Amino acid sequence: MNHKVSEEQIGFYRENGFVVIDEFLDADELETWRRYVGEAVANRGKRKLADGRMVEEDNYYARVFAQRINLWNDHEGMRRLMLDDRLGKMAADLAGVEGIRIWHDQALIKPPWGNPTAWHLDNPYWSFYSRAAISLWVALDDVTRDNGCLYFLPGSHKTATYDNVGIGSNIGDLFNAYPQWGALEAVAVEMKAGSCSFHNGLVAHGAGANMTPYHRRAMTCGYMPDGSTFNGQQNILSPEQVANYEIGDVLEDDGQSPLIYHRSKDYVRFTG
Ligand SMILES: O=C(O)CCC(=O)C(=O)O
Ligand SMILES: [Fe+2]
Repeated sequence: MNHKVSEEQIGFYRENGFVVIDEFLDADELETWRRYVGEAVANRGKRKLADGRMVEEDNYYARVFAQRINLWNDHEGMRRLMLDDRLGKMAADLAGVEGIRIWHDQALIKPPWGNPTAWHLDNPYWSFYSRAAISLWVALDDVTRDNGCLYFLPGSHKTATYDNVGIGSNIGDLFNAYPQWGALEAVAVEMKAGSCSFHNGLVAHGAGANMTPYHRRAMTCGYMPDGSTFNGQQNILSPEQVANYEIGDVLEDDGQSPLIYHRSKDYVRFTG
């Protein structure tokens, strides 16, 4: 695993709100990620969450991508992959934070002839607000403009607020909320399978339609800086969890949001 981020990559990320890490996984690792994601997704059936909440319906959104969340919850292999502290250190270095927790992982599998992913921001959906929130997106297939690669609006994380839109059928709805972004040019990020990108939780991004007869598989994870606090939104939390939190409470339940990396701990294995 190509898990060290350079000063140059950190600088690019801070400026643009995204960065690509080429050849993040080697061929063997890619095979493992594909196999575990395949098993974990098959095991879920239509359930998006392990506990059976959020069941996929046959609608427009289901044809943007099949979305299966927190595969680390119910597949041992996915747990090992997602709780890897090397991923946490990459995210912490890019985001410039002390510690990183998993907010939620998700497989996003755009089906053949799948709908585009409308422009949106990630962090405003989540149960904490942080300008340092960050997402990882790992290509499990080669991704191109033909099959639904990601597009970013460089620098938009700097002026984003927590206003957002849903991933609906109007790909450009986000520009109603942020008319000042309407004249920016998007950057398409084509990648080989095994490469990955990281993006800031407030950078505008979307993905094109899948104009091929093949699946476009991605494994992703949204990360929460350690110390983030509850903002009142449910997102993936259970009703019981929401009922037990007050706005402003620190989200530090390791069963829900495991701390996968913290600078204060000893990470000799990966820094030596
Ligand atoms: O894979 C996609 O189509 C969208 C991915 C995305 O929005 C994300 O990873 O935050
Ligand atoms: Fe997103």
